[in-house]
Amino acid sequence: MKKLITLFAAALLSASAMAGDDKYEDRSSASMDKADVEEKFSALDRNDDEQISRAEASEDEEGMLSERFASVDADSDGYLTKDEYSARPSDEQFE
Ligand SMILES: [Ca+2]
Ligand SMILES: [Ca+2]
Repeated sequence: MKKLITLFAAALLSASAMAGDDKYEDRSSASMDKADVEEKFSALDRNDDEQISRAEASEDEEGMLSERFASVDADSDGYLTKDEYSARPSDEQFE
């Protein structure tokens, strides 16, 4: 029974992968999230110092990251590391 559920989940994943970008094919949902974080993080990290400053966060209009900066910056050093960024609450939790 458990194997059947796993197969079903795999079928769902491959179906959604086919509908989306080819590069996400064969990835689990967890690694897709990680890839998403990597992509967004590096897009925001303009100076490639592996941290997102407040100024860099202000570029994220879509996710309103600058509004949430203080809550995402767990150690309050004024910069978001990749760990802090990936641990941030989802958009839904902020509604
Ligand atoms: Ca940076
Ligand atoms: Ca920090």
